[in-house]
Amino acid sequence: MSYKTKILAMMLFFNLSYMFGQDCSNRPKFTGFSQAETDKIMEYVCGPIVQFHVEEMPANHFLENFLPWHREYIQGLEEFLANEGFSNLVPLPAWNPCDVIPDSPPFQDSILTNCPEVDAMPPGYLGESIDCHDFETNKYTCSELCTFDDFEDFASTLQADHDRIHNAFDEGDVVTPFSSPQSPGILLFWPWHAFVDDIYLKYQAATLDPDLPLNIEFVSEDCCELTFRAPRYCCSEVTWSIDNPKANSIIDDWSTDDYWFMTASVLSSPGYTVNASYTGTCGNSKTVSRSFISPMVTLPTLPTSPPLHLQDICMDDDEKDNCYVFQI
Ligand SMILES: [Cu+2]
Repeated sequence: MSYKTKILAMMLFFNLSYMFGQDCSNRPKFTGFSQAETDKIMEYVCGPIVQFHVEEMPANHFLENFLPWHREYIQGLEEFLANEGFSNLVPLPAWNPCDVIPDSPPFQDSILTNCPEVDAMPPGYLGESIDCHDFETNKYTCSELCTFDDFEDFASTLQADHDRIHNAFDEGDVVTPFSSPQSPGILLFWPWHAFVDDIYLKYQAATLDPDLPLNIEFVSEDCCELTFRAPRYCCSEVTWSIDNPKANSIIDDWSTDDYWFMTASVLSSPGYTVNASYTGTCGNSKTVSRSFISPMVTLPTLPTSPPLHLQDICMDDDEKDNCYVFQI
């Protein structure tokens, strides 16, 4: 199976696994953490990180702040995991609340694992489903995200739906720590908020929000072909182009879950600009551009009409190297 065929097969599986109220995702599906992963996450979370969420509660659940604040909060854990050798968990997997809670670590002794300072969750959730309310519908698919009036409408709706999941474990007057300000001390908080953040990222891509991170990177050079990449987000498409009058050409383009790739021939000119034009599901477009100097160009700039006595010229200081003979 070729590399590209494998990628297509993976994407097909990926898409099928998200048919339930989710048309696509920027994060892998949460299937549980290993014991070592659980221990590492708890090492980061328990103590000041839980306390930070409690103290910042008024600010971090204020409408406009809710989604950006929690994105940074998740990124803190992701950066920690990457530095500690757990980059397989970056980006953090997302738990769709319509999926069962995995009956595997991170959960111990039939309860959701939690920090020592947080009250224990009652047992009985492993391998079980909860009522996932509107996450079961198509409310947050790429096309439906375009029906919100604006960011405020979207953010307030998502926050309200998110609240219902935090409260889904409560029974009558008996509340669980998952519906408290200390909820980050329950491990399920992290893949759950990764799922919420994923919907936020989909919204940003569908509407081409100005804060959506877009950048073109040079990947590799193979003789006469150069490869570039730009981030891939679901709910958006990319078309590539190169600005250059000397007919540099795009040879191939493809994508993985994380990136759009493009390979081009850029033999003929000293500089060129690569453009990636994003179009979000809601119809907006945005082009990011980056200029490069071609590594293929090595000739120094020569005078266009050399004086007659300069029939031979060496461009380097020692006058022995890089010499050219002019045909006059
Ligand atoms: Cu929350």
